[in-house]
Amino acid sequence: MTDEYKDEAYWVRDQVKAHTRWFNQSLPMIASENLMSPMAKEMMISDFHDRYAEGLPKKRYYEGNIYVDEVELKCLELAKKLFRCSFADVRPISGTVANMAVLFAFAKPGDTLTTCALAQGAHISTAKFGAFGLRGVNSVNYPFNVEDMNIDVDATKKVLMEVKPKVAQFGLSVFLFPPPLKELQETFQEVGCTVWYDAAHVLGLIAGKQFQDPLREGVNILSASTHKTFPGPNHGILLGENLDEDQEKKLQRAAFPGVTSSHHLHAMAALSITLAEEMIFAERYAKQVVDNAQALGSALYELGIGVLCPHLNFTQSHTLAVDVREHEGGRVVSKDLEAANIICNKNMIPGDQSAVNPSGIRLGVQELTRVGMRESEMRQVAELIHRVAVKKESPKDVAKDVWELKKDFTKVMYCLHEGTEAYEYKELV
Ligand code: DSN
Repeated sequence: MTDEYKDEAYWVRDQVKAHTRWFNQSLPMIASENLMSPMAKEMMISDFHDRYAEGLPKKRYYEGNIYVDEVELKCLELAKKLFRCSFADVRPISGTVANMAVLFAFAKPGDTLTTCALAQGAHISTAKFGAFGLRGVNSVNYPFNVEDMNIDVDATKKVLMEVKPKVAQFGLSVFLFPPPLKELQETFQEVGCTVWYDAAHVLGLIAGKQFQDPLREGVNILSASTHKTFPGPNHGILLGENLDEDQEKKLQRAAFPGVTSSHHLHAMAALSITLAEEMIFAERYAKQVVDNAQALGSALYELGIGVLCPHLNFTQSHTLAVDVREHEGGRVVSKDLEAANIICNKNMIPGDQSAVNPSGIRLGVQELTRVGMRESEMRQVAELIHRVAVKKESPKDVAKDVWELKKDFTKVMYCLHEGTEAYEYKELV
C-alpha cells in the first residue's frame, strides 16, 4: 500500500516533468501565460509559501510576519511607483479574485454595471455565470464596432447616459486595442460612475508605457492578474488613483476578509521581484511584444490567413484574433497546432454563437518575446502556423521544425539572471 502511493507521487512528478519538456520544445502562444524570471520563480518554493498572514502589514492577526511585512510593504511601494498611482493592494490571489474584490467594494446586488459582451472578448468574470452574476449585479453591454474590435464611442455615450451605471467596467481577454477612455471621460463625469479597468492581459504593456495609461485616462480602479504580459506569478493586484479614504478602505476590506483570508505570500514575494525587474526591463520588453505581434499579424495575413483588423495593423497589444473558419474552424486548427507543438486556444470572434466550436483562434506573442524572439522569428512562426492550419501538413513533421526554431530560444530574457534556462525542472537529489 505504502509503495503504491509512493509510486503515485512519483508518477505525478513525472507528468510535470514531461509537461516541462514538452513546453521547452513548443511555441507557447496562449495570450494569458508567460514565464517568470528565475529570481521570482525561486520565491515560489521559499518558506513564504508555508506561512500565513492575515490583514495588512504591521497589523497582522498572526505572529511570524516580520519579514513578510517588509516584503509586502516593498511590494506596495514598487507597485505604486511602477504604475504611478496612489493605492495598491497585492492580496488578491488571482485576477478573478481581484475582480470579486472590486465588485464587493463598489457594487451591491441589483446595481447596474456596464461592460463588454463575452462574444466581443470580455472576461468570464463579467458574465452572468461569472463573478458579476455571483454578486447579483445587472450588466449592460457597450455597443461594439466589430470591424475595429473596439467600443463604439458615440453609441456608448448614449448607453452610459441612459443606464447611468454605478460602475463602468473595461478590459477584455481578446484585448487588441485600447478602449476609448479619454473620449468617454466627460460622460463618466456626467454620469458620476466609478471607472474600473481589468488590465489582466495588458498589465505588462501598461508597465512598459505601451497600449494606454488607464490611470491617467479617467480610471479609478485597475484590477489585474500578474502573469500575462506582466511576467510575474499567478496572482492578482488592485491599483487605484483618485480614490478617497473610504473607497480605499472598502477595497482593502474586500481584499481581506472579503475574498481572501491569508493571501499567497510566496506569490506576493515573486510579484515584488517582478515589479522591481519591470522597473528596469518593462519598456524594452513591452515594445518588442507589440512589434512582434504586429509582425506576426502581417506575416500571417500575407500568407492569406484571416487575421482580424488589417486596417489597424492587426493589434496594439500582444494578441491576434484570427478567423480560421475556411480552414475547419478554431477547434480543429487549435488541436492540429497543439499536435505540432504550437500551443494556442480556439476563440470566439464576432458573429460566433458557439464558444465550443468557434471560427477563430487567439494567438499571443508575449512568451515567445520573453525568450528572445523578434520580428524575423515571427515570420518563421507564421510559416509554421500556415503549414498546419492551411496546408494541412502532418503536425508531427511540422513539430520537428518547431523544435528547430525553438531550440535557440529556451532562455528567459528581460530580467535579472537573463539567459537562465526557462523551462527547467529542478529535481531533488
Ligand atoms: N481566461 C483567461 C484568458 O484570457 O486566457 C484569463 O483569465
